[in-house]
Amino acid sequence: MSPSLEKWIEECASLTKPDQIYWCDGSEEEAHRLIEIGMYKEKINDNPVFSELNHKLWPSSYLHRSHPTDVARTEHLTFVCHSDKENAGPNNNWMDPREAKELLRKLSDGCMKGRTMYVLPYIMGHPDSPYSRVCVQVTDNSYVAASMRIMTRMGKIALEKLGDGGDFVRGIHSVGDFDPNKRFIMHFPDENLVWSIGSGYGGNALLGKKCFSLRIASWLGLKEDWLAEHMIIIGVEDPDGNITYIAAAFPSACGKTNLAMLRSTLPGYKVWTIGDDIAWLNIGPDGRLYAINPETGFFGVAPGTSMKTNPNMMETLKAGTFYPTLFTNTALNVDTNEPWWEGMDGPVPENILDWQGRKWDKTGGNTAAHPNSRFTVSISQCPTLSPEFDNPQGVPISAIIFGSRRSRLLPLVYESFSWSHGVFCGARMGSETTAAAIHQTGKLRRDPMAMIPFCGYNMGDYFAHWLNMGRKLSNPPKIFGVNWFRLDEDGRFLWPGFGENMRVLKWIIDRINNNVKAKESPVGLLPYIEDLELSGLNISRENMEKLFKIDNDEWKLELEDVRSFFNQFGEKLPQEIWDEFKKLESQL
Ligand code: SAT
Ligand code: MN
Repeated sequence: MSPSLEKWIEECASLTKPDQIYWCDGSEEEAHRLIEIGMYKEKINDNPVFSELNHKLWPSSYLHRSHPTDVARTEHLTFVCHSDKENAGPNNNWMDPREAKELLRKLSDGCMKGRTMYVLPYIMGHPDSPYSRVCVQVTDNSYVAASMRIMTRMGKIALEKLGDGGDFVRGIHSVGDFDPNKRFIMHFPDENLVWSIGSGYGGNALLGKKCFSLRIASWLGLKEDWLAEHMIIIGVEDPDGNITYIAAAFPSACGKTNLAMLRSTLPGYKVWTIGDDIAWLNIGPDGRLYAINPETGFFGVAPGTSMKTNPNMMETLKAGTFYPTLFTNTALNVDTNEPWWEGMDGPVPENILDWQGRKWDKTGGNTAAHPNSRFTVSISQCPTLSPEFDNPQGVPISAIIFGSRRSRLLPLVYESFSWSHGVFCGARMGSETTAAAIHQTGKLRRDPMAMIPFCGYNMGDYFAHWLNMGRKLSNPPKIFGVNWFRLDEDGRFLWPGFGENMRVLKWIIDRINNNVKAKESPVGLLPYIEDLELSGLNISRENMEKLFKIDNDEWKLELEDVRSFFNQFGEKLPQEIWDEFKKLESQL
Protein backbone atom coordinates (compact mmCIF):
# COMPACT_ATOMS: atom_id res chain seq x y z
CA MET A 1 0.00 0.00 0.00
CA SER A 2 1.22 3.45 -0.90
CA PRO A 3 2.26 5.32 2.27
CA SER A 4 1.30 8.68 0.77
CA LEU A 5 -2.17 7.33 -0.03
CA GLU A 6 -2.62 6.01 3.50
CA LYS A 7 -1.49 9.31 4.96
CA TRP A 8 -3.83 11.29 2.73
CA ILE A 9 -6.83 9.10 3.63
CA GLU A 10 -6.04 9.67 7.31
CA GLU A 11 -6.00 13.42 6.71
CA CYS A 12 -9.32 13.29 4.86
CA ALA A 13 -10.86 11.25 7.67
CA SER A 14 -9.60 13.47 10.45
CA LEU A 15 -11.22 16.46 8.72
CA THR A 16 -14.53 14.89 7.61
CA LYS A 17 -14.93 12.52 10.61
CA PRO A 18 -16.83 9.60 9.06
CA ASP A 19 -18.14 6.79 11.30
CA GLN A 20 -16.23 4.29 9.21
CA ILE A 21 -13.89 4.01 6.27
CA TYR A 22 -14.55 1.49 3.50
CA TRP A 23 -11.89 0.74 0.85
CA CYS A 24 -13.61 -0.34 -2.37
CA ASP A 25 -12.06 -3.30 -4.20
CA GLY A 26 -14.21 -2.96 -7.34
CA SER A 27 -15.67 -6.48 -7.16
CA GLU A 28 -19.13 -7.42 -8.37
CA GLU A 29 -20.11 -8.53 -4.90
CA GLU A 30 -19.16 -5.13 -3.58
CA ALA A 31 -21.21 -3.35 -6.26
CA HIS A 32 -24.29 -5.19 -5.03
CA ARG A 33 -23.40 -4.37 -1.42
CA LEU A 34 -23.20 -0.67 -2.32
CA ILE A 35 -26.64 -0.88 -3.92
CA GLU A 36 -28.02 -2.60 -0.83
CA ILE A 37 -26.58 0.06 1.43
CA GLY A 38 -28.27 2.61 -0.82
CA MET A 39 -31.58 0.73 -0.69
CA TYR A 40 -31.80 0.04 3.02
CA LYS A 41 -29.42 2.31 4.90
CA GLU A 42 -28.48 5.60 3.28
CA LYS A 43 -31.10 8.22 2.54
CA ILE A 44 -31.34 11.36 0.45
CA ASN A 45 -34.04 13.81 1.41
CA ASP A 46 -35.63 10.98 3.47
CA ASN A 47 -35.83 8.72 0.41
CA PRO A 48 -33.67 5.64 -0.11
CA VAL A 49 -30.71 6.25 -2.44
CA PHE A 50 -31.77 3.36 -4.70
CA SER A 51 -34.89 1.38 -5.42
CA GLU A 52 -35.01 -1.79 -7.47
CA LEU A 53 -36.56 -1.70 -10.95
CA ASN A 54 -38.15 -4.57 -12.89
CA HIS A 55 -35.21 -6.96 -13.30
CA LYS A 56 -37.00 -9.18 -15.83
CA LEU A 57 -37.22 -6.31 -18.31
CA TRP A 58 -34.27 -4.20 -17.09
CA PRO A 59 -31.73 -6.60 -15.60
CA SER A 60 -29.69 -5.24 -12.67
CA SER A 61 -31.35 -1.80 -12.91
CA TYR A 62 -31.98 0.61 -10.06
CA LEU A 63 -33.65 3.99 -9.78
CA HIS A 64 -31.99 6.86 -7.97
CA ARG A 65 -33.84 10.07 -7.13
CA SER A 66 -31.52 12.94 -6.36
CA HIS A 67 -32.10 15.81 -4.04
CA PRO A 68 -34.56 18.05 -5.97
CA THR A 69 -32.11 20.97 -6.03
CA ASP A 70 -29.32 18.77 -7.33
CA VAL A 71 -30.11 17.81 -10.91
CA ALA A 72 -27.41 19.26 -13.18
CA ARG A 73 -23.94 20.76 -13.23
CA THR A 74 -23.71 24.07 -11.39
CA GLU A 75 -21.22 26.09 -13.39
CA HIS A 76 -21.54 29.20 -11.21
CA LEU A 77 -20.34 27.14 -8.21
CA THR A 78 -17.44 25.56 -10.10
CA PHE A 79 -14.01 27.14 -9.59
CA VAL A 80 -10.55 26.56 -11.00
CA CYS A 81 -8.07 27.71 -8.37
CA HIS A 82 -4.78 28.38 -10.12
CA SER A 83 -2.22 30.23 -8.01
CA ASP A 84 -2.14 32.85 -10.77
CA LYS A 85 -5.61 34.19 -11.63
CA GLU A 86 -4.56 34.84 -15.25
CA ASN A 87 -4.28 31.09 -15.78
CA ALA A 88 -7.96 30.58 -14.99
CA GLY A 89 -8.94 33.09 -17.68
CA PRO A 90 -12.30 34.75 -18.25
CA ASN A 91 -13.80 31.31 -18.96
CA ASN A 92 -13.48 30.09 -15.34
CA ASN A 93 -14.56 31.19 -11.90
CA TRP A 94 -11.47 31.70 -9.84
CA MET A 95 -10.65 31.82 -6.16
CA ASP A 96 -7.26 32.11 -4.50
CA PRO A 97 -6.27 28.51 -3.65
CA ARG A 98 -5.55 29.33 0.00
CA GLU A 99 -8.86 31.08 0.44
CA ALA A 100 -10.70 28.29 -1.40
CA LYS A 101 -9.16 25.63 0.81
CA GLU A 102 -9.98 27.52 3.96
CA LEU A 103 -13.60 27.73 2.85
CA LEU A 104 -13.69 24.04 1.93
CA ARG A 105 -12.03 23.02 5.17
CA LYS A 106 -14.73 24.85 7.14
CA LEU A 107 -17.53 23.27 5.11
CA SER A 108 -15.93 19.81 5.31
CA ASP A 109 -15.24 19.79 9.04
CA GLY A 110 -17.24 16.79 10.31
CA CYS A 111 -19.30 16.62 7.08
CA MET A 112 -19.17 12.79 7.03
CA LYS A 113 -20.29 12.32 10.66
CA GLY A 114 -22.75 9.44 10.84
CA ARG A 115 -21.73 8.26 7.39
CA THR A 116 -19.25 5.96 5.70
CA MET A 117 -16.29 7.34 3.80
CA TYR A 118 -15.79 5.20 0.70
CA VAL A 119 -12.27 5.19 -0.68
CA LEU A 120 -12.37 4.70 -4.44
CA PRO A 121 -9.02 3.99 -6.12
CA TYR A 122 -9.48 4.08 -9.90
CA ILE A 123 -7.69 4.44 -13.22
CA MET A 124 -8.70 6.75 -16.05
CA GLY A 125 -7.60 4.85 -19.15
CA HIS A 126 -6.39 1.29 -19.65
CA PRO A 127 -3.96 0.13 -16.95
CA ASP A 128 -1.32 -0.65 -19.60
CA SER A 129 -1.73 2.62 -21.45
CA PRO A 130 1.11 5.13 -21.35
CA TYR A 131 -1.63 7.77 -21.21
CA SER A 132 -3.65 6.47 -18.23
CA ARG A 133 -3.65 8.00 -14.72
CA VAL A 134 -4.26 6.60 -11.26
CA CYS A 135 -6.70 8.56 -9.12
CA VAL A 136 -8.30 8.18 -5.70
CA GLN A 137 -11.61 9.72 -4.68
CA VAL A 138 -13.22 9.66 -1.27
CA THR A 139 -16.98 10.08 -1.06
CA ASP A 140 -19.75 9.66 1.51
CA ASN A 141 -22.42 8.56 -0.94
CA SER A 142 -23.20 5.03 -2.15
CA TYR A 143 -24.66 6.33 -5.44
CA VAL A 144 -21.39 8.06 -6.25
CA ALA A 145 -19.36 4.98 -5.31
CA ALA A 146 -21.59 2.68 -7.41
CA SER A 147 -21.47 5.11 -10.34
CA MET A 148 -17.68 5.43 -10.21
CA ARG A 149 -17.39 1.65 -10.50
CA ILE A 150 -19.34 1.82 -13.75
CA MET A 151 -17.56 4.85 -15.16
CA THR A 152 -13.94 3.96 -14.30
CA ARG A 153 -11.61 1.01 -13.80
CA MET A 154 -12.01 0.98 -10.04
CA GLY A 155 -10.61 -1.02 -7.12
CA LYS A 156 -7.66 -3.36 -6.70
CA ILE A 157 -6.47 -2.80 -10.24
CA ALA A 158 -5.75 0.86 -9.42
CA LEU A 159 -3.94 0.10 -6.15
CA GLU A 160 -1.78 -2.38 -8.04
CA LYS A 161 -0.87 0.22 -10.62
CA LEU A 162 -0.10 2.80 -7.94
CA GLY A 163 2.10 0.39 -5.97
CA ASP A 164 3.84 2.22 -3.16
CA GLY A 165 4.17 5.42 -5.18
CA GLY A 166 2.52 8.73 -4.46
CA ASP A 167 1.57 9.83 -7.96
CA PHE A 168 -2.21 9.88 -7.93
CA VAL A 169 -4.90 12.45 -8.60
CA ARG A 170 -6.87 13.29 -5.47
CA GLY A 171 -10.61 13.83 -5.21
CA ILE A 172 -12.49 14.74 -2.03
CA HIS A 173 -16.26 14.51 -2.29
CA SER A 174 -19.08 14.89 0.19
CA VAL A 175 -22.75 15.50 -0.48
CA GLY A 176 -22.75 17.65 2.69
CA ASP A 177 -26.35 18.61 3.37
CA PHE A 178 -27.13 19.27 -0.33
CA ASP A 179 -27.51 22.96 0.47
CA PRO A 180 -26.95 24.83 -2.83
CA ASN A 181 -25.58 27.74 -0.80
CA LYS A 182 -22.82 25.51 0.50
CA ARG A 183 -22.10 23.76 -2.78
CA PHE A 184 -18.68 24.14 -4.40
CA ILE A 185 -16.79 22.22 -7.03
CA MET A 186 -13.19 23.38 -6.72
CA HIS A 187 -10.16 22.41 -8.78
CA PHE A 188 -6.53 22.83 -7.73
CA PRO A 189 -4.55 22.16 -10.92
CA ASP A 190 -1.16 22.68 -9.28
CA GLU A 191 -1.86 19.82 -6.89
CA ASN A 192 -3.91 17.47 -9.10
CA LEU A 193 -6.70 17.88 -6.57
CA VAL A 194 -10.48 18.22 -6.92
CA TRP A 195 -12.63 19.04 -3.90
CA SER A 196 -16.41 18.97 -4.24
CA ILE A 197 -19.08 19.42 -1.62
CA GLY A 198 -22.86 19.73 -1.60
CA SER A 199 -23.84 17.83 -4.74
CA GLY A 200 -24.22 14.20 -5.82
CA TYR A 201 -24.84 15.03 -9.50
CA GLY A 202 -22.61 13.29 -12.09
CA GLY A 203 -20.48 16.14 -13.37
CA ASN A 204 -20.21 17.62 -9.86
CA ALA A 205 -19.56 14.38 -7.97
CA LEU A 206 -18.01 11.70 -10.21
CA LEU A 207 -14.69 13.48 -9.96
CA GLY A 208 -12.94 11.31 -12.56
CA LYS A 209 -15.25 12.66 -15.23
CA LYS A 210 -15.43 16.37 -16.07
CA CYS A 211 -13.42 17.52 -13.03
CA PHE A 212 -10.34 15.42 -13.59
CA SER A 213 -10.54 14.06 -17.14
CA LEU A 214 -11.29 17.47 -18.60
CA ARG A 215 -10.53 20.41 -16.28
CA ILE A 216 -7.39 19.12 -14.58
CA ALA A 217 -6.34 16.92 -17.52
CA SER A 218 -6.61 19.80 -20.01
CA TRP A 219 -4.06 21.69 -17.90
CA LEU A 220 -1.80 18.61 -17.77
CA GLY A 221 -2.18 18.40 -21.55
CA LEU A 222 -1.01 21.98 -21.97
CA LYS A 223 2.12 21.23 -19.99
CA GLU A 224 2.74 17.80 -21.54
CA ASP A 225 1.73 18.33 -25.21
CA TRP A 226 -1.58 16.51 -25.39
CA LEU A 227 -5.28 17.38 -25.44
CA ALA A 228 -8.12 16.42 -23.09
CA GLU A 229 -11.34 17.03 -25.01
CA HIS A 230 -15.13 16.82 -24.67
CA MET A 231 -15.37 14.42 -27.60
CA ILE A 232 -16.81 11.12 -28.67
CA ILE A 233 -14.55 8.60 -30.42
CA ILE A 234 -15.93 6.34 -33.14
CA GLY A 235 -14.66 4.03 -35.84
CA VAL A 236 -16.69 4.20 -39.07
CA GLU A 237 -16.50 1.01 -41.13
CA ASP A 238 -17.20 1.21 -44.88
CA PRO A 239 -18.55 -1.61 -47.07
CA ASP A 240 -14.96 -2.74 -47.82
CA GLY A 241 -14.21 -3.13 -44.12
CA ASN A 242 -11.93 -0.06 -43.84
CA ILE A 243 -12.33 1.73 -40.52
CA THR A 244 -11.84 5.49 -40.19
CA TYR A 245 -11.51 6.86 -36.65
CA ILE A 246 -13.20 10.15 -35.87
CA ALA A 247 -13.37 12.32 -32.74
CA ALA A 248 -16.29 14.74 -32.41
CA ALA A 249 -17.03 17.53 -29.93
CA PHE A 250 -20.58 18.62 -29.14
CA PRO A 251 -21.89 20.56 -26.14
CA SER A 252 -23.69 18.50 -23.47
CA ALA A 253 -27.06 17.04 -24.48
CA CYS A 254 -26.61 17.68 -28.25
CA GLY A 255 -26.69 14.05 -29.35
CA LYS A 256 -23.10 12.94 -28.70
CA THR A 257 -24.17 9.62 -27.27
CA ASN A 258 -26.55 8.95 -30.17
CA LEU A 259 -23.79 9.67 -32.68
CA ALA A 260 -21.32 7.50 -30.75
CA MET A 261 -23.70 4.53 -31.10
CA LEU A 262 -25.28 5.38 -34.42
CA ARG A 263 -27.03 2.55 -36.26
CA SER A 264 -26.44 3.33 -39.90
CA THR A 265 -29.25 3.61 -42.43
CA LEU A 266 -26.67 3.25 -45.22
CA PRO A 267 -26.14 -0.40 -46.14
CA GLY A 268 -22.61 -1.64 -45.49
CA TYR A 269 -21.65 1.19 -43.14
CA LYS A 270 -21.26 0.67 -39.42
CA VAL A 271 -20.22 2.72 -36.40
CA TRP A 272 -17.95 1.20 -33.76
CA THR A 273 -18.15 2.90 -30.37
CA ILE A 274 -15.04 3.84 -28.40
CA GLY A 275 -16.29 6.72 -26.28
CA ASP A 276 -19.28 9.04 -25.92
CA ASP A 277 -17.98 11.95 -23.84
CA ILE A 278 -14.25 12.34 -23.27
CA ALA A 279 -11.21 11.84 -25.49
CA TRP A 280 -7.56 12.10 -24.50
CA LEU A 281 -5.56 12.88 -27.63
CA ASN A 282 -1.85 12.21 -27.84
CA ILE A 283 0.72 12.50 -30.59
CA GLY A 284 1.76 9.00 -31.60
CA PRO A 285 5.24 7.90 -32.70
CA ASP A 286 4.11 8.19 -36.35
CA GLY A 287 3.08 11.86 -35.97
CA ARG A 288 -0.63 11.09 -36.02
CA LEU A 289 -3.14 11.95 -33.31
CA TYR A 290 -4.20 8.97 -31.16
CA ALA A 291 -7.34 8.92 -29.02
CA ILE A 292 -8.26 6.97 -25.92
CA ASN A 293 -11.49 7.08 -23.96
CA PRO A 294 -10.42 7.25 -20.31
CA GLU A 295 -13.88 6.15 -19.11
CA THR A 296 -15.61 2.76 -19.04
CA GLY A 297 -19.27 3.78 -18.95
CA PHE A 298 -21.94 6.07 -20.32
CA PHE A 299 -23.58 8.80 -18.28
CA GLY A 300 -26.20 9.67 -20.87
CA VAL A 301 -29.34 11.78 -21.11
CA ALA A 302 -32.44 9.57 -20.87
CA PRO A 303 -35.22 11.72 -22.40
CA GLY A 304 -35.38 11.22 -26.15
CA THR A 305 -33.55 7.88 -26.02
CA SER A 306 -35.61 5.27 -27.89
CA MET A 307 -35.46 2.48 -30.44
CA LYS A 308 -35.75 5.18 -33.09
CA THR A 309 -33.06 7.56 -31.83
CA ASN A 310 -30.59 5.10 -30.33
CA PRO A 311 -31.49 1.40 -30.55
CA ASN A 312 -27.98 0.38 -29.50
CA MET A 313 -28.35 2.31 -26.25
CA MET A 314 -31.74 0.73 -25.55
CA GLU A 315 -30.03 -2.66 -25.93
CA THR A 316 -27.13 -1.56 -23.74
CA LEU A 317 -29.53 -0.45 -21.01
CA LYS A 318 -31.28 -3.81 -21.01
CA ALA A 319 -28.09 -5.87 -20.91
CA GLY A 320 -27.19 -5.28 -17.25
CA THR A 321 -25.38 -8.19 -15.65
CA PHE A 322 -22.01 -7.79 -14.01
CA TYR A 323 -22.51 -4.02 -13.65
CA PRO A 324 -25.72 -2.62 -12.19
CA THR A 325 -27.38 0.01 -14.42
CA LEU A 326 -28.48 3.19 -12.66
CA PHE A 327 -31.30 5.51 -13.69
CA THR A 328 -31.28 8.96 -12.13
CA ASN A 329 -34.37 11.17 -11.98
CA THR A 330 -36.30 9.33 -14.66
CA ALA A 331 -40.02 8.76 -14.11
CA LEU A 332 -41.41 5.40 -13.01
CA ASN A 333 -44.12 3.29 -14.62
CA VAL A 334 -45.90 2.17 -11.45
CA ASP A 335 -47.73 -0.79 -12.99
CA THR A 336 -44.61 -2.43 -14.43
CA ASN A 337 -41.91 -0.94 -12.17
CA GLU A 338 -39.98 0.21 -15.26
CA PRO A 339 -38.12 3.47 -15.77
CA TRP A 340 -39.88 5.86 -18.13
CA TRP A 341 -39.02 9.12 -19.85
CA GLU A 342 -40.39 11.43 -22.50
CA GLY A 343 -39.61 10.15 -25.98
CA MET A 344 -39.54 6.47 -24.99
CA ASP A 345 -41.15 4.04 -27.48
CA GLY A 346 -44.79 3.05 -27.12
CA PRO A 347 -47.79 4.74 -25.56
CA VAL A 348 -47.47 6.85 -22.43
CA PRO A 349 -48.22 4.55 -19.48
CA GLU A 350 -51.33 5.22 -17.39
CA ASN A 351 -49.78 5.31 -13.99
CA ILE A 352 -46.62 7.33 -13.63
CA LEU A 353 -44.61 8.75 -10.77
CA ASP A 354 -42.55 11.76 -11.80
CA TRP A 355 -38.81 12.12 -11.12
CA GLN A 356 -39.54 13.27 -7.58
CA GLY A 357 -41.79 10.28 -6.88
CA ARG A 358 -45.06 12.23 -7.08
CA LYS A 359 -48.10 11.07 -9.02
CA TRP A 360 -47.73 12.60 -12.48
CA ASP A 361 -50.50 14.56 -14.12
CA LYS A 362 -50.09 14.34 -17.91
CA THR A 363 -51.97 17.57 -18.40
CA GLY A 364 -50.07 19.50 -15.75
CA GLY A 365 -47.45 20.88 -18.16
CA ASN A 366 -44.42 19.36 -16.41
CA THR A 367 -42.36 16.52 -17.81
CA ALA A 368 -42.47 13.27 -15.83
CA ALA A 369 -38.75 12.58 -16.16
CA HIS A 370 -36.40 15.43 -15.34
CA PRO A 371 -35.14 16.92 -18.67
CA ASN A 372 -31.60 16.12 -17.52
CA SER A 373 -32.45 12.66 -16.16
CA ARG A 374 -29.67 10.21 -16.85
CA PHE A 375 -28.56 6.61 -17.02
CA THR A 376 -25.21 5.27 -15.87
CA VAL A 377 -24.32 2.06 -17.67
CA SER A 378 -21.21 0.05 -18.46
CA ILE A 379 -19.72 0.45 -21.94
CA SER A 380 -19.01 -3.31 -21.87
CA GLN A 381 -22.71 -3.89 -22.57
CA CYS A 382 -22.68 -1.81 -25.75
CA PRO A 383 -23.37 -4.01 -28.81
CA THR A 384 -21.24 -1.73 -31.02
CA LEU A 385 -18.25 -1.56 -28.66
CA SER A 386 -15.11 -1.37 -30.78
CA PRO A 387 -12.52 -4.15 -30.38
CA GLU A 388 -10.05 -1.24 -30.13
CA PHE A 389 -11.69 0.13 -26.97
CA ASP A 390 -9.08 -1.59 -24.80
CA ASN A 391 -6.12 -0.77 -27.04
CA PRO A 392 -3.70 0.98 -24.65
CA GLN A 393 -2.26 3.08 -27.50
CA GLY A 394 -5.64 4.35 -28.65
CA VAL A 395 -6.86 4.74 -32.24
CA PRO A 396 -5.44 7.03 -34.96
CA ILE A 397 -7.80 9.93 -35.65
CA SER A 398 -8.41 10.99 -39.27
CA ALA A 399 -11.09 13.62 -38.66
CA ILE A 400 -12.17 15.94 -35.90
CA ILE A 401 -15.75 17.19 -35.98
CA PHE A 402 -17.04 20.26 -34.16
CA GLY A 403 -20.81 20.09 -33.79
CA SER A 404 -23.19 22.67 -32.47
CA ARG A 405 -26.88 23.12 -32.01
CA ARG A 406 -27.88 26.03 -34.27
CA SER A 407 -31.39 26.53 -35.56
CA ARG A 408 -30.03 28.89 -38.25
CA LEU A 409 -26.73 29.93 -39.80
CA LEU A 410 -24.53 26.84 -39.79
CA PRO A 411 -24.59 24.35 -42.70
CA LEU A 412 -25.24 20.65 -42.17
CA VAL A 413 -21.56 19.93 -42.78
CA TYR A 414 -18.46 21.82 -43.90
CA GLU A 415 -14.75 21.18 -44.01
CA SER A 416 -12.16 23.64 -42.77
CA PHE A 417 -9.46 24.94 -45.14
CA SER A 418 -6.56 24.06 -42.85
CA TRP A 419 -5.69 23.15 -39.28
CA SER A 420 -5.59 26.80 -38.18
CA HIS A 421 -8.89 27.53 -39.90
CA GLY A 422 -10.32 24.45 -38.18
CA VAL A 423 -9.11 25.72 -34.81
CA PHE A 424 -10.80 29.06 -35.57
CA CYS A 425 -14.04 27.19 -36.44
CA GLY A 426 -13.83 25.38 -33.10
CA ALA A 427 -13.01 28.58 -31.25
CA ARG A 428 -16.00 30.48 -32.61
CA MET A 429 -18.45 27.66 -31.88
CA GLY A 430 -21.76 28.73 -30.43
CA SER A 431 -24.61 26.50 -29.40
CA GLU A 432 -28.11 26.82 -28.02
CA THR A 433 -28.06 25.75 -24.38
CA THR A 434 -29.62 22.55 -23.00
CA ALA A 435 -30.72 21.20 -19.61
CA ALA A 436 -27.33 19.62 -18.83
CA ALA A 437 -26.35 22.62 -16.75
CA ILE A 438 -28.42 24.99 -14.67
CA HIS A 439 -29.11 27.95 -16.94
CA GLN A 440 -31.80 29.17 -19.28
CA THR A 441 -32.18 26.61 -22.07
CA GLY A 442 -32.29 27.53 -25.75
CA LYS A 443 -30.09 30.62 -25.43
CA LEU A 444 -27.06 30.95 -27.68
CA ARG A 445 -23.77 30.77 -25.89
CA ARG A 446 -20.23 30.60 -27.20
CA ASP A 447 -18.84 27.18 -26.44
CA PRO A 448 -15.46 26.72 -28.15
CA MET A 449 -14.74 23.06 -28.88
CA ALA A 450 -17.69 22.33 -26.50
CA MET A 451 -15.16 23.01 -23.75
CA ILE A 452 -16.35 26.28 -22.23
CA PRO A 453 -17.52 24.58 -19.01
CA PHE A 454 -14.56 22.20 -18.95
CA CYS A 455 -11.34 23.91 -20.01
CA GLY A 456 -9.28 24.11 -16.83
CA TYR A 457 -7.26 27.16 -17.88
CA ASN A 458 -7.33 30.35 -19.89
CA MET A 459 -8.98 29.61 -23.22
CA GLY A 460 -6.68 32.03 -25.02
CA ASP A 461 -3.81 29.70 -24.08
CA TYR A 462 -6.00 26.75 -25.02
CA PHE A 463 -6.42 28.03 -28.59
CA ALA A 464 -2.65 28.57 -28.82
CA HIS A 465 -2.13 25.03 -27.57
CA TRP A 466 -4.44 23.67 -30.29
CA LEU A 467 -2.49 25.60 -32.92
CA ASN A 468 0.79 24.23 -31.52
CA MET A 469 -0.49 20.68 -31.56
CA GLY A 470 -1.24 21.08 -35.27
CA ARG A 471 2.37 22.11 -35.87
CA LYS A 472 3.63 19.09 -33.95
CA LEU A 473 1.53 16.59 -35.93
CA SER A 474 3.14 15.47 -39.17
CA ASN A 475 -0.20 14.10 -40.32
CA PRO A 476 -2.96 16.09 -38.57
CA PRO A 477 -6.61 15.08 -38.86
CA LYS A 478 -8.89 17.16 -41.09
CA ILE A 479 -11.33 19.35 -39.18
CA PHE A 480 -15.06 19.49 -40.02
CA GLY A 481 -18.13 21.23 -38.63
CA VAL A 482 -21.64 19.76 -38.45
CA ASN A 483 -25.07 21.04 -37.43
CA TRP A 484 -27.94 18.53 -37.28
CA PHE A 485 -30.31 21.10 -35.83
CA ARG A 486 -31.07 23.65 -38.56
CA LEU A 487 -34.77 24.55 -38.78
CA ASP A 488 -36.99 25.65 -41.65
CA GLU A 489 -39.25 28.76 -41.53
CA ASP A 490 -41.89 26.74 -39.71
CA GLY A 491 -39.53 25.57 -37.01
CA ARG A 492 -39.19 22.00 -38.29
CA PHE A 493 -35.85 20.22 -38.44
CA LEU A 494 -34.55 20.23 -42.01
CA TRP A 495 -32.40 17.15 -41.49
CA PRO A 496 -33.79 13.86 -40.11
CA GLY A 497 -30.70 13.18 -37.98
CA PHE A 498 -29.92 10.02 -35.96
CA GLY A 499 -29.12 7.01 -38.22
CA GLU A 500 -29.23 9.26 -41.30
CA ASN A 501 -26.23 11.18 -39.98
CA MET A 502 -24.18 8.35 -41.47
CA ARG A 503 -24.71 10.07 -44.83
CA VAL A 504 -22.76 13.04 -43.49
CA LEU A 505 -20.06 10.81 -42.01
CA LYS A 506 -19.75 9.13 -45.41
CA TRP A 507 -19.06 12.49 -47.08
CA ILE A 508 -16.46 13.26 -44.42
CA ILE A 509 -14.74 9.94 -45.09
CA ASP A 510 -14.94 10.51 -48.84
CA ARG A 511 -13.17 13.84 -48.31
CA ILE A 512 -10.47 12.23 -46.16
CA ASN A 513 -9.86 9.71 -48.92
CA ASN A 514 -9.98 12.36 -51.67
CA ASN A 515 -12.91 10.60 -53.33
CA VAL A 516 -15.02 13.73 -53.83
CA LYS A 517 -14.43 17.41 -54.53
CA ALA A 518 -15.84 20.23 -52.44
CA LYS A 519 -16.87 23.79 -53.19
CA GLU A 520 -15.48 26.86 -51.52
CA SER A 521 -17.63 29.17 -49.45
CA PRO A 522 -16.50 31.94 -47.11
CA VAL A 523 -17.06 29.70 -44.08
CA GLY A 524 -15.46 26.51 -45.37
CA LEU A 525 -15.62 23.78 -48.00
CA LEU A 526 -19.14 22.55 -48.71
CA PRO A 527 -20.33 19.35 -50.38
CA TYR A 528 -21.72 19.24 -53.89
CA ILE A 529 -25.20 17.92 -53.18
CA GLU A 530 -24.67 15.21 -55.84
CA ASP A 531 -21.81 13.86 -53.74
CA LEU A 532 -24.04 13.20 -50.74
CA GLU A 533 -25.56 9.72 -50.64
CA LEU A 534 -29.26 10.61 -50.34
CA SER A 535 -30.94 7.57 -51.87
CA GLY A 536 -33.87 6.31 -49.84
CA LEU A 537 -34.14 9.62 -48.02
CA ASN A 538 -37.27 11.66 -48.42
CA ILE A 539 -35.85 15.17 -48.53
CA SER A 540 -36.47 17.78 -51.22
CA ARG A 541 -33.71 19.40 -53.24
CA GLU A 542 -34.98 22.73 -51.91
CA ASN A 543 -34.50 21.64 -48.31
CA MET A 544 -31.05 20.26 -49.10
CA GLU A 545 -30.13 23.67 -50.45
CA LYS A 546 -31.52 25.35 -47.34
CA LEU A 547 -29.29 23.13 -45.23
CA PHE A 548 -26.24 24.59 -46.94
CA LYS A 549 -27.38 28.19 -47.36
CA ILE A 550 -24.79 30.72 -46.21
CA ASP A 551 -26.57 33.95 -45.31
CA ASN A 552 -23.95 36.71 -45.35
CA ASP A 553 -26.01 39.09 -43.22
CA GLU A 554 -26.56 36.48 -40.54
CA TRP A 555 -22.86 35.67 -40.63
CA LYS A 556 -21.90 39.33 -40.20
CA LEU A 557 -24.04 39.50 -37.04
CA GLU A 558 -22.49 36.24 -35.89
CA LEU A 559 -19.00 37.64 -36.32
CA GLU A 560 -19.84 40.67 -34.18
CA ASP A 561 -20.80 38.33 -31.37
CA VAL A 562 -17.67 36.23 -31.94
CA ARG A 563 -15.52 39.37 -31.88
CA SER A 564 -16.77 40.43 -28.46
CA PHE A 565 -16.33 36.87 -27.18
CA PHE A 566 -12.73 36.78 -28.44
CA ASN A 567 -12.00 40.25 -27.05
CA GLN A 568 -12.38 38.94 -23.51
CA PHE A 569 -9.15 37.01 -23.95
CA GLY A 570 -7.16 40.16 -24.77
CA GLU A 571 -3.51 39.51 -25.52
CA LYS A 572 -3.98 35.80 -24.91
CA LEU A 573 -5.98 35.31 -28.10
CA PRO A 574 -3.50 34.06 -30.72
CA GLN A 575 -2.89 36.32 -33.73
CA GLU A 576 -3.55 33.35 -36.05
CA ILE A 577 -7.14 33.20 -34.78
CA TRP A 578 -7.62 36.92 -35.50
CA ASP A 579 -6.09 36.38 -38.95
CA GLU A 580 -8.69 33.70 -39.69
CA PHE A 581 -11.38 35.99 -38.31
CA LYS A 582 -10.34 38.80 -40.65
CA LYS A 583 -10.16 36.46 -43.63
CA LEU A 584 -13.75 35.37 -43.05
CA GLU A 585 -14.91 38.92 -42.40
CA SER A 586 -13.42 40.17 -45.66
CA GLN A 587 -15.01 37.35 -47.65
CA LEU A 588 -18.56 37.90 -46.42
O1 SAT B 1 -21.28 16.97 -16.66
S1 SAT B 1 -21.86 15.64 -16.85
O2 SAT B 1 -20.81 14.71 -17.21
O3 SAT B 1 -22.53 15.23 -15.64
C1 SAT B 1 -22.97 15.66 -18.12
C2 SAT B 1 -22.64 16.64 -19.16
O4 SAT B 1 -23.04 17.79 -19.00
O5 SAT B 1 -21.97 16.31 -20.16
MN1 MN C 1 -20.44 15.69 -21.63
